[in-house]
Amino acid sequence: MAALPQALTIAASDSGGGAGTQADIKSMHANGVYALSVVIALTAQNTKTITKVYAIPREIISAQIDTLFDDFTITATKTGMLYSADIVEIVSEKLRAFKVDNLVVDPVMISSEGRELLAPDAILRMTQVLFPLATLVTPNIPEAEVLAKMKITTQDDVKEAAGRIHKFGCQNVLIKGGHLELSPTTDLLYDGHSYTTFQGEFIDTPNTHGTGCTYSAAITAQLALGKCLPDAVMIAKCYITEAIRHSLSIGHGNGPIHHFYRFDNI
Ligand code: PXL
Repeated sequence: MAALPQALTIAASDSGGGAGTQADIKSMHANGVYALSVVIALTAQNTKTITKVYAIPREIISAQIDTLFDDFTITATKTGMLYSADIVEIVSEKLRAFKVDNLVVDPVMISSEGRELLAPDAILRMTQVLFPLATLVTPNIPEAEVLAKMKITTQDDVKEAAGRIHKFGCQNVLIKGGHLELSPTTDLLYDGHSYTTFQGEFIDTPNTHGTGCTYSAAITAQLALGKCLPDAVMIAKCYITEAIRHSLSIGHGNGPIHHFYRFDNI
């Protein structure tokens, strides 16, 4: 009788398969856990663009969460694109009621193509009701700038922003350096007391669709496996680096990274 630890992603479907729910499921399984998924919206999407977003009705979102927690032993959860203040509310209410442990909040705001994935009024609600439940919040630089209400250009700015975001009540903040010209491969973890930096390797490719989703899902999977947070981040960063190194030139825009590069026998 085999069993796997179970992790949950609460996010939106990417019909193009590279980001969102699809990326999370692949990333979690590639990191050795069984992935459960609550879909909060559908995006009509390819590697070039998002043409339509459809929000799932709140009673269906609630039913998905209730039904999963009624059966599975969920040892880590991540949230991705949550789209509206209403969805932020219902998801936070449920996660609080089920006393989730190991919650990773990826505060997804805009797609790499510039599409709004979180309504402006939902950002404030997210900081108020979801961040206080979070073990970890994982903004990229543009998201950290919005959350911390400041421009970020240097590593000192990154530290200042992490401190400001930590004040919303989350336990830890990981600011991903990807958009920072000076140090795109350095991520900074802040636990309220000390800073830990994670250095990666720069890989020059346009095929990075879904990188943020995949990274936070990998961290969630490692937490579900019982790793401490710094180890979970380190392992997830190695995984994402390899997935980018093996990224796929498919579609006509920014292609996806390769979640299952380990099984690639080419
Ligand atoms: O990468 C952020 C993201 C998250 N979730 C969905 C997305 C995207 C970016 O395009 O489409 C569904």
